[in-house]
Amino acid sequence: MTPTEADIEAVVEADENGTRLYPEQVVDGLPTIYSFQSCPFCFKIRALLGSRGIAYADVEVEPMKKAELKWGDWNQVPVYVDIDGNAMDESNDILHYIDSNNGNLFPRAGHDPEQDRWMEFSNKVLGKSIVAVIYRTFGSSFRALEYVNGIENFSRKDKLVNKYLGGFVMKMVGRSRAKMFDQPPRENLKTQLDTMSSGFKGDFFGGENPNGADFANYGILRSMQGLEGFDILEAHPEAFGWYNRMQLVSGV
Ligand SMILES: N[C@@H](CCC(=O)N[C@@H](CS)C(=O)NCC(=O)O)C(=O)O
Repeated sequence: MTPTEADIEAVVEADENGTRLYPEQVVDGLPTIYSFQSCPFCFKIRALLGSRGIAYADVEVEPMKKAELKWGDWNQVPVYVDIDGNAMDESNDILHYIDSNNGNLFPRAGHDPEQDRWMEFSNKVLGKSIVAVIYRTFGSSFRALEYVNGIENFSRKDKLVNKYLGGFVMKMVGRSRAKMFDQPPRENLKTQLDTMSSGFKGDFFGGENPNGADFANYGILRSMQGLEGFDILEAHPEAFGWYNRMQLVSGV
């Protein structure tokens, strides 16, 4: 395939943040997230934008074909595009990018080892722990994929394929995630919530105000709301207290 002028320009414009220029992917002149409605990593970004009162566009990507992402070479969501068209992936990097351009309220990566550690925990431990719970059985897996039925621009076929084939695949992913931990999925999630809570410094990881670790871990847990295993969070006084504070701060 011959690259178009726009492709070449995007690569040339790639800058040290890891962003590439795709101005045509900005929707309605707003910062734009390319996401799955249920994606834990995408909730991190919505929570930060919400806490800063930043309006944004949210483009729903169809999980199987991902046609809405074909303009770049990203294969995962979230992809974030700012109003100037700077586009990037990786949720924790996106949190830093947004914060550095909107208030600069939390330490940058490499400047606060505790924040770095808990941001990494959100992806490497908490994200995998919730997947093991949400997709523990076929029933819970299909229920988690049920959201596709509410997305207007997905075809009937896409809805069926995503719910049942996607649900089947995610059940397998859940099983492989479960093998990473010593305890069964529900017990493990409780243990990880204990571990996470040990990082709070008062109301938040960031002390009086949330930092990157708060948005990173909140996003992961927010994606469970209404799904299998949310009761484990509700039954955890420290983690659920913090979760409710984050929900108030972010409005998400
Ligand atoms: N490390 C990435 C992980 C992103 C990720 O795993 N996204 C999932 C959705 S929750 C995805 O796009 N999966 C589609 C695929 O891998 O084909 C981040 O933190 O943003």
